[in-house]
Amino acid sequence: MAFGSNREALEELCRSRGAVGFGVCQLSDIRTDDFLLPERTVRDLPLAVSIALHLSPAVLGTLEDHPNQLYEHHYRQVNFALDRLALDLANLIQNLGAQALPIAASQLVDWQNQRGHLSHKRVAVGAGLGWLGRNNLLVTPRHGAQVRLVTVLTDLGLAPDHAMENGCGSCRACVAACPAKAISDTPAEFKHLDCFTKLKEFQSRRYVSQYICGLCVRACGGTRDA
Ligand code: B12
Repeated sequence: MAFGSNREALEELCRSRGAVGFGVCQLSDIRTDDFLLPERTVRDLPLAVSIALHLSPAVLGTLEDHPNQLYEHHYRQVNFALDRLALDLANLIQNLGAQALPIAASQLVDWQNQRGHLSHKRVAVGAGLGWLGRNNLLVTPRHGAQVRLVTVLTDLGLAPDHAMENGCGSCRACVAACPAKAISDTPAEFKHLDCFTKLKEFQSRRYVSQYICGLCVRACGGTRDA
């Protein structure tokens, strides 16, 4: 099958399941040395398909100054939908005669350092879905940071996409919204520890049972047409 028709088949499945973002990242174009995956896996599966599902702006709209149970349930359901989609996409790729490795939407493999197998954000940037915003999240032109991500590694013949320029412009909505004051002018200045401490506080107050917040996500709904 040609590159174009492979992509069409994959993208059609993802769009039919509600994906608002789909792209292909060539792993050699991004930093992979801190991915918690065997070296041979990254070598043998040189492409990553990045998929985004839209969060519900209505659910996010119920957040005031802390996370709530509506958001927690929605967060879990979107993760579940992403994992199912990644599994079905992997099956489709296998039926096309190639290898596919779905990476969990939200799974920790290093609890101490709070790390997943790989950074879905970094893959999504390389796949041209958006850019890394001030809020340290993947920001898309159309839906802002109100997307969650999943990745499928593969050796299927696909043409890679290109990264997009940062489009935050002068917007600083997330800076004002962050309850931990963890957001500054650039994502490199993002204060991970302050964010994490606030998330732990929210959990210990029993607003939610997971380390989530959502306020920087609510503040970033997208400003441009795709
Ligand atoms: C553990 C974790 C956390 C930890 C943070 C730990 C950490 N070190 O990052 C805690 C609990 C604090 C957390 C908080 C949140 N998280 Co979280 N988290 C994860 C998880 C499971 C693993 C992250 C990881 O391994 N990080 C390790 C570092 C190395 O990678 P990274 O932070 O993703 O990316 C860094 C580098 O890759 C680099 N980078 C990224 N892109 C690029 C591009 C270029 C060109 C370069 C050079 C570098 C570069 O800069 C990034 C920032 O330091 C991911 C899922 C996943 N597997 O990606 C979700 C994930 C990152 N979280 C997500 C979200 C939404 C949140 C929260 C909003 C909570 C919530 N759901 O309400 C907050 C937001 C905090 C914020 N503003 O950054 C989403 C982000 C979606 C998006 N639109 O970007 C993810 C991708 C889950 C998903 N499936 O969608 N999270």
